[in-house]
Amino acid sequence: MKPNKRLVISLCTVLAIAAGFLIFTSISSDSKQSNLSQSAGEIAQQRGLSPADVNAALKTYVPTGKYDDYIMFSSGGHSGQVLVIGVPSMRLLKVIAAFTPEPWQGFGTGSKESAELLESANMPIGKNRTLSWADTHHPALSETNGDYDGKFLFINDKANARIAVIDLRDFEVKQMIKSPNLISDHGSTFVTPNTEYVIQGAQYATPIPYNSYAPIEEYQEKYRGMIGFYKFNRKKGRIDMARSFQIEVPPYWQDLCDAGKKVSEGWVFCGSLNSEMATGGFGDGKPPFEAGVSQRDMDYLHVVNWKKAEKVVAAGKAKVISGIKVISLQTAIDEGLLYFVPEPKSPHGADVSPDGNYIVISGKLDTHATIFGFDKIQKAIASKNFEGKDPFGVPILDFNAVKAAQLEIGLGPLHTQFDDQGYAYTSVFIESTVAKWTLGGPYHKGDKAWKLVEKMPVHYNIGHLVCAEGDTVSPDGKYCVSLNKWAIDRFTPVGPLHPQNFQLIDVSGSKMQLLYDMPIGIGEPHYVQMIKADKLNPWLVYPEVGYNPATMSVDPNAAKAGKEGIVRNGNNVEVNMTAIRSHFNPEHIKVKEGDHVTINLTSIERARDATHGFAIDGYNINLSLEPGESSTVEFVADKPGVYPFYCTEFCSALHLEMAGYLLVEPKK
Ligand code: K7E
Ligand code: CUA
Repeated sequence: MKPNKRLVISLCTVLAIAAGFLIFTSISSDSKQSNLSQSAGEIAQQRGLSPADVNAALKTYVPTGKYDDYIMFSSGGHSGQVLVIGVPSMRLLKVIAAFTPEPWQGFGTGSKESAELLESANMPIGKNRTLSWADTHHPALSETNGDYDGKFLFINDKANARIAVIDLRDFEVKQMIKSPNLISDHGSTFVTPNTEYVIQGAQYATPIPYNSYAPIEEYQEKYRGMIGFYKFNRKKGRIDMARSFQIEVPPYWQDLCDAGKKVSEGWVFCGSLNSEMATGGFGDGKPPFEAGVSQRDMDYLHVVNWKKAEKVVAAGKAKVISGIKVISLQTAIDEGLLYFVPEPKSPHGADVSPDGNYIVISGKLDTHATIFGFDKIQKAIASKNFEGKDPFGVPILDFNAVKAAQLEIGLGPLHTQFDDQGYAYTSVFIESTVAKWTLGGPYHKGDKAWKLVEKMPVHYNIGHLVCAEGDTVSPDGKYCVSLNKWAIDRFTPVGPLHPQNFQLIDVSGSKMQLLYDMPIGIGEPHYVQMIKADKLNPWLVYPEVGYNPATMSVDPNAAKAGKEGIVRNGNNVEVNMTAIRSHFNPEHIKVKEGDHVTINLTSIERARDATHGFAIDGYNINLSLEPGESSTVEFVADKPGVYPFYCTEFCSALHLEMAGYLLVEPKK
């Protein structure tokens, strides 16, 4: 081979490689840079993020497949439901149907079980009056020794004084009660440290019992407030009304309550806000409520010895009104189980410190947090250090004798939570800030005690705030969330009804840091509790096929595989139907106009997340059948015609074929 030929070949090779390289580089500079090769700095620059933004983003990001550290249970406000939100990702995980129909979960949309639940707590005023909404305010997780135990959740309906019990094994409502004697509530729900009782403070006083009438001129004589103690039977997972009781209190508007813990276990503290007993009447020449209710400088913190009240009830000293034992106001005074502590101007929150010794009160029209010492309260009671009695004869403890501290924190303080370092965090509504301050006593000594240390602006009009396990005996610190009423300019506009704004705050450092804004577009949440995620241990499927969530056991009437079919008994038609990917069995339900139809439906699935729905078109029915679940539908086939039924969850490739027909033959 001639040397120059070889040279030509190798030259050609070099040229070819060089050309290839040029082509390759020109292709790669034409197309976009790989997403993964972008540095954090480049991304931040492209998106206009500051270093602080990037820092916050990294603290909230939870990658796919990874879980959140904390779970928040938030009141759903007007939606009547409960929101379940992960922290720090602030991802909405679930909406739990509580008081209002929720079609996806098949709650109030045709299942016999949910209809019975809703009916059980319906307000018996007027026939056929079905409550169709609720105003949920305060969720309360069940506690053991003052700590969240992750087993149950309670939630109130302020609008109708109802309480719902949610079992955290399947995140479903198991019981709803309409509290006797009350139309509305507000100081609800709160639990005692071992969930012996679910506490409920009335708000707007009304004549007792609740469907009775008295003219507004007889407000002082006939209208009353109530503090309810609903006995929780943990084994059954139900409130036991037979062992529950209420305490009659003056017609001041009882507001939020908190149970004493540790040293103050056995006591309950409820704020109130109308010691003036103003009755409104704006337009009739009377002062409007907002002025009438705020005339006096002090209202009364209700200090209740519930352990003593329990004994008074056991001794038969309560009388039954509307089916519940009620301790009369006079008995409460005579037995020494009710005292008042003056609390400043338009009080709202009442929050007990983790050690149980301090009760923090904030006045909406005050600039202070006022802190009472439980030890001082006990001393004042023992030595009868009263500054007087209210018009009903309830002893009023001497303010200065029970006050542990008072510190100026800003205009419009509302609610307080705690961390693991001896700090308290108070929401300051009018200023739109979170105020961080030090507790005294065992937490901070000398001039470090009772000091405002920092204020952080939030956006805007903060109501409650929540910190991780921040109302228990052992708060976690780490995160707080500011629950803001107004969002104003924080989100892309969506019309004149703006979402609420949950702002996640990192409280682990020396300064509070705002991390994330989460819009809530489903109602106005009030209170939220935040629990360590690993305390929850929910089921992933129902434990056995045929499980009835209403009884939390296998239903003897559940339809069984191999036993499907239709049985007629006179006008009653009973259908036993199973559901599994991708068919219902049977697929034809043939009935006659006017028949009473019962469908027992069981999902015989065992695979996680293989949920089926069951809707009958034109009959306003939709159920959710989670793996193993059994449910029942009952209706009168009063509309003749042909009505398809189908599965409302896209459960499989043949989901659209998971269907059948209800054939209602007209009367001759
Ligand atoms: Cu302050 Cu109902 Cu707890 Cu609203 S309540 S904020
Ligand atoms: Cu079952 Cu779709």
